[in-house]
Amino acid sequence: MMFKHSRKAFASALRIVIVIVLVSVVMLSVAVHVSAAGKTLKLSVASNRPLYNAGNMVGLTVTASDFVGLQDGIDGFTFKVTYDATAFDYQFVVLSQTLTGGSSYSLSANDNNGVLTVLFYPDKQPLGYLTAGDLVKIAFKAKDTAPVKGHNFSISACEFADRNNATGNYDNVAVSFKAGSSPFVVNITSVVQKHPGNVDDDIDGVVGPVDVILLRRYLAGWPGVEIHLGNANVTNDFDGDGNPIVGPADVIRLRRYLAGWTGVVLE
Ligand SMILES: [Ca+2]
Ligand SMILES: [Ca+2]
Repeated sequence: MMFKHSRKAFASALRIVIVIVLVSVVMLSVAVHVSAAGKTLKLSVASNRPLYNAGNMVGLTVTASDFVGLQDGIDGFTFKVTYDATAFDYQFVVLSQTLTGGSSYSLSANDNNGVLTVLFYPDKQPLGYLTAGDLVKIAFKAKDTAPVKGHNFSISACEFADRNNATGNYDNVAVSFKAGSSPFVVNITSVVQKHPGNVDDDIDGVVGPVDVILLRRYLAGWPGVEIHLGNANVTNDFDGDGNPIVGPADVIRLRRYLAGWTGVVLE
């Protein structure tokens, strides 16, 4: 009788233990799902214009969007960009947004014969983070010999991390790509592309003060200043050999254009 009774008690205790274990497993998997596995974002790549000529600067902007579970933003990332090193030279990488909650960071790019490894992390307290939006701009230069065709730039080996404020741990963020983002195609064309006013060859994607500064420095003979002469010739005039005339008239028109003078156009 005693034995029978204790067997019954043991069986019911076992049932309770099993139920507790099952509930714990379910709760744990929910917790894991929320804190790590549920964190996702999408990457997209855009160029600062649709067509380039051989010799042009090519700017690619990498943007993060569709944040899920990323209340604490992005606290670090690395990815690789694979490109055709016979057609392009890597130039530089810059951060495209201001850190939230911090200011000091490390951003580097290691270029190894057509594979560029980009690495970002905040490096001083208080550790800042990045929010949804443009992350980095990567500049390449199309070689003068770059073949006239579409060239693939592929992004891979993405590792993104979110420093979880609740746990203090870094959670992995699953990354997917927006359609057409990897591989991203940069088209080199033989049709001359002119972007009046983008003296810097459209590195920054806008006609702005940087273009005026560059043009003035070029005309003043500063060493090492490279400009796009066709884009700088906003008055669209040419010498007897068909070369663009770039001079003070272009500076004046560009400045008036940026100051919003009515009727001023860049040609
Ligand atoms: Ca510009
Ligand atoms: Ca001119």
